[in-house]
Amino acid sequence: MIRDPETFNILLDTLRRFVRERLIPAENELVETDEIPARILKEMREIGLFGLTIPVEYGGLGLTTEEEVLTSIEMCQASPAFRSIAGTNNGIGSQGIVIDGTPEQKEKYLPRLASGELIGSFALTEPGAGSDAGSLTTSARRDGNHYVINGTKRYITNAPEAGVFTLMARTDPESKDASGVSAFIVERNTPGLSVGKPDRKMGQRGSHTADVIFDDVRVPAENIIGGKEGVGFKTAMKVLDKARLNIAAVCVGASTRMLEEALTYAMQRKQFGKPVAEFQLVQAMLADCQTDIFAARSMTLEAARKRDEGGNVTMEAACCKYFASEMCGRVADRAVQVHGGAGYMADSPIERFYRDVRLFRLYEGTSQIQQLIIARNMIRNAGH
Ligand code: COS
Repeated sequence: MIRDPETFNILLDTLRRFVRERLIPAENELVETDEIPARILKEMREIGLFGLTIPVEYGGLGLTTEEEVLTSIEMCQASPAFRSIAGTNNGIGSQGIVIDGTPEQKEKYLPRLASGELIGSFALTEPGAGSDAGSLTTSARRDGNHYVINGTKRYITNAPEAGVFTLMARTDPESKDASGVSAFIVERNTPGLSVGKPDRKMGQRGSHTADVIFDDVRVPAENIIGGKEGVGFKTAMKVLDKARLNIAAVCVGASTRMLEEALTYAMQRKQFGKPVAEFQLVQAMLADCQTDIFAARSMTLEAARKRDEGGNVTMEAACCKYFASEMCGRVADRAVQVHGGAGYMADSPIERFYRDVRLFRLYEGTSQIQQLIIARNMIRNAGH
């Protein structure tokens, strides 16, 4: 749903210019320093990029899902790390509070997340609980007006920068599955909470992940999201439904950029006396990319509209994340192929994107987990 096309187009135009004039020229600096330049962060805050999806009453822009995915398609035409720093505030780092938080929790945290003053992060994965997120073992033991948290979270995006975590921990020690999990808001400066060294990764320089370690961390009982024990896994899954749609849009954005790079290169690079874009075997690769991107974009927008209408999109979000991340991998591979040897060189944006986008088939649920969610929903729906 696009509420006011005229105003929304102004935002998209601003973003398009920001990407072309500010982000793409800063990509090499991002890679060399492994940091988003401070001037870019400041501009991102000023444009409102940290609060795109946070409701207007809490200082955000309150974008609908369709509007959000359209902004992600624009933003991700620059290196994915630029989106990633604000991505948790708009997605997994705030949405637990937006979707299931109490009015007091929203009041306390959302305005600072919307302004970008606070970076939000989502702590679900553990050393022993990745795809099987419901088996997590981080414990939260009630002690008077507090919970005492112990455990380790792994590969947590934006943990080094985070000021607040949405943490999933087990409040029912008798349980082994999702039913005993609760979601908490944990502030970074709480005694006993520490963040490990940033992980060394295949790509995505400038976007950081790390372990988060909880050692007898005392969290006020009022910080349990929604004020209720035992529903934290469901909160996490609702957050991921929305996040997966957004990752599909991220994939469309990155693929659009890679195809643009491949097309530009193919039209300039001459072999056998003419631009390689004139050879049908190269044209086939370009056409396959265009078709793939069109399909992923169309399905993502349709699923986003369904979510805006109040529909359940668990299955559609999984379809979009699955298809779009796999298609992004195909586009990355073909874009390198179109570039030939030049695409293998470290100073080529394509070499960098090729590594950056590999993550999309893994995080926020692997392709295999998306397949499992799609099939489970098909079977459940057929049973009714
Ligand atoms: N929305 C709301 N509730 C949901 C839900 C959703 N999308 N998905 C599941 N639930 C509910 C189920 O209805 C069930 O509740 P009941 O017991 O009341 O029926 C509960 O949550 C447990 O669901 P389920 O039995 O399907 O859980 P599983 O342990 O089988 O796990 C998968 C399901 C595999 C889908 C889940 O663990 C998953 O998404 N894993 C990947 C995790 C991931 O994406 N990690 C990435 C890192 S986080 S960025």
